[in-house]
Amino acid sequence: MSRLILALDVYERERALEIACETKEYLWAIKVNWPLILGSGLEIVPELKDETGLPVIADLKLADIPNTNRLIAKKVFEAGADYIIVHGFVGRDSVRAVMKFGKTIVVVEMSHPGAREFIQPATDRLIEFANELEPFGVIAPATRPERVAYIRSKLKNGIKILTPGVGAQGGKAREVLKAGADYIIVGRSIYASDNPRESARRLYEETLGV
Ligand code: OMP
Repeated sequence: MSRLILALDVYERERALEIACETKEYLWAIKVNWPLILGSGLEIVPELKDETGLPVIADLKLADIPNTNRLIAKKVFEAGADYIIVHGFVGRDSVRAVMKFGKTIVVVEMSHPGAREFIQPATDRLIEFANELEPFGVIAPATRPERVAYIRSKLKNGIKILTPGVGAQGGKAREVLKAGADYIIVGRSIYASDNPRESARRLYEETLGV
């Protein structure tokens, strides 16, 4: 089974569907974020599912009060999303409000340099929080495989680790999988390459047997 998630951060519906269909045989899932939802509407979620047959992860990184998180999560799952990404730092009540609607992925550490300022100091508490709530998975940085290994060592078995930051942000697919990631999330190295299908195929093959 593939361990590759495509981060489909383009605006246009046609382009998104084209890239998704070209690459689908090498993917485990497709992640949609604000750029695509703002550019093409939430209807892109069922369209992607119909065209590819793959699960869709809605990466909205929800970070609001429980009621607003609930209102957003309801719409997103009704549209057909299979997973949703939320921030954990807003607290148990806000995350629980989302988990009632479907499979949830909680950010415990981010991949960019600025994540060291506020998120990394809170990672231990976010891991404890994930162990208590048992979401489907957590987000951890492919740019810091040593942190992925640390998070894996503290996280309950069964909670998946999804790692963005491979390629454009400098992370290496095999390295982060060896460190304990279950899935890699890749955007620009696939969708902005000259040949998205070939780029996805290469990443897929690179991750086989790790
Ligand atoms: P590329 O850097 O183009 O491969 O895209 C990475 C994708 O993962 C984008 O959709 C980001 O919004 C997302 N992401 C991160 O890059 N870093 C994080 O810490 C968390 C995410 C995420 O939650 O997916």
